[in-house]
Amino acid sequence: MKTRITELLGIEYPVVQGAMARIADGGLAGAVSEAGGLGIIACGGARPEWIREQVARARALTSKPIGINVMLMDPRAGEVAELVCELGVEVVTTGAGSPANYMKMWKDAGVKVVPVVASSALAARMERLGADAVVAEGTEAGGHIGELTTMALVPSVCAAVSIPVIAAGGIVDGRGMLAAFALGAEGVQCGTRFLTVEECSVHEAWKEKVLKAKDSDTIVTGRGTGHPVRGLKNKFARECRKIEMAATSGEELEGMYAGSLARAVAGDVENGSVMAGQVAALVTERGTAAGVIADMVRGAEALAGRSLDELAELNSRRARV
Ligand code: TUI
Repeated sequence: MKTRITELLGIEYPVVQGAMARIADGGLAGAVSEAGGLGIIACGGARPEWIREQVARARALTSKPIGINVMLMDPRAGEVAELVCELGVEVVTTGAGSPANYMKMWKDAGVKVVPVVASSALAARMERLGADAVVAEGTEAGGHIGELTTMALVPSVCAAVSIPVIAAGGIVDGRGMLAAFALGAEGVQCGTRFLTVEECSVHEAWKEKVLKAKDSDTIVTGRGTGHPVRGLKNKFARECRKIEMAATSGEELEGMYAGSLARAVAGDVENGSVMAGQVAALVTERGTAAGVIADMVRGAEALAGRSLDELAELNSRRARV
């Protein structure tokens, strides 16, 4: 394929693997990049030594471009931002804030900068500061989320900027990819779909929970702290919601979330924060990174170019192409 995203990032297919904190390592990122997408190492909560190791691991799996994600709420974000330049990764994405303070450093180092945004205002600000593209992430996504749905956000971001837009949140297959392109996107980013692939090292219990999830099985916790997080329903999430209802201050709640991702990563999927997007319900098989990318592109291409009449006829038979 050839879109402004494939050209900008030097990849074959405009499919980016979402940076899942404490999960997306060099093994997953390397496999995604080798398959022609863009693999991203998630650095939220990670030590610099771990980041160096994972970049080396990804580099051993592929000679194609890879990315690093800087989680801006992380106290070590500044240190990670500098590592991006030192390690010579081709692309940096950011999440959960504005990367304004690091933009010049990255641009000067020749890194492609792709901030994740949840509003058209931040997208426009990022463009003014020199961002090469943005990821417009709707609230269907897993992990830290904004308010707007992908359906509302993507066209609005596309109208606000001239740089290419990568859609994220609720995209799991070729249908979603085509829908995102219809809304104005030139690429897609998927996290949840990559959780269950062979190369993803997340705990087996987490994978099983995703595979079993129904459409109503995700829940948003942390709204009271100003840092809402979407994950799969479990004992932890239910308790969070109960306490959130009664809490009088954000600080009162912060402690409840401390260590919750680490617990889930260790396999305690009842008492930890099992982040996943709403499309967990649509993830029904494991597969491989390469399989996911091929399936998405093939599925989107197979639907593209059909008339609305044809699509409606296919839909009336619940036919999948
Ligand atoms: O960053 C994400 N998703 C994440 S980060 C993460 S790590 C974590 N660990 C423990 C607890 C909580 C989180 C898990 N998931 N997605 C990108 C994203 N960014 N979504 C929404 C935003 C966003 C929201 C508001 C970006 C900017 C923003 O406003 C910034 C501003 O200054 O206007």
